[in-house]
Amino acid sequence: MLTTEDRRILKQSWDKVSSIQEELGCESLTRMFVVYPTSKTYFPHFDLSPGSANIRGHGKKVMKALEDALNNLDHIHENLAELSNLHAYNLRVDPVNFRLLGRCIQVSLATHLKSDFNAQTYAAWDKFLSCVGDVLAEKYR
Ligand code: HNI
Repeated sequence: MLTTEDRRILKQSWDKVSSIQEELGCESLTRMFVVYPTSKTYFPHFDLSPGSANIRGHGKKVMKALEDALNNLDHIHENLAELSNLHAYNLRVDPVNFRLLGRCIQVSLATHLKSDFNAQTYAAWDKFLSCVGDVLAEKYR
């Protein structure tokens, strides 16, 4: 459950990186493919070399979806419903991967926010990204 303070921290930290969200998405996906190579199996049609145009374009879509979710925290299930269907029924992504990408997004945030990515910021993003992962995985049950 995101507290009022978590929400404030999420908004404040997102405001600092929203202008570089495409870069953040690209870095996070590139990191996921390097650190967790099994995640590559879902993207056989992509050029997966670090920073490729495919990764950059996809990173932009993922971060835009996260921005929309951040702006609709009270309606996150409705907001992510279509993506939840897509990932469960069409793409059949093993839900464990949502946690892995979440971790990579946190590392990217930390590298950009530096000392602003403190324990409270980490905790707020951890809650938010876990929540997004849970919603994306809920159709599997
Ligand atoms: Ni995901 C497509 C959002 C995690 C594999 N994904 C999308 C799209 C968005 C998106 C947005 C584009 C939908 C469209 O075009 O209509 N994905 C998200 C979000 C997360 C996430 C917000 C979690 C934070 N996706 C993952 C993970 C994997 C994944 C962890 C697999 C490891 N996603 C895919 C694949 C596609 C995809 C595969 C289709 C890509 C394509 O363009 O063919």
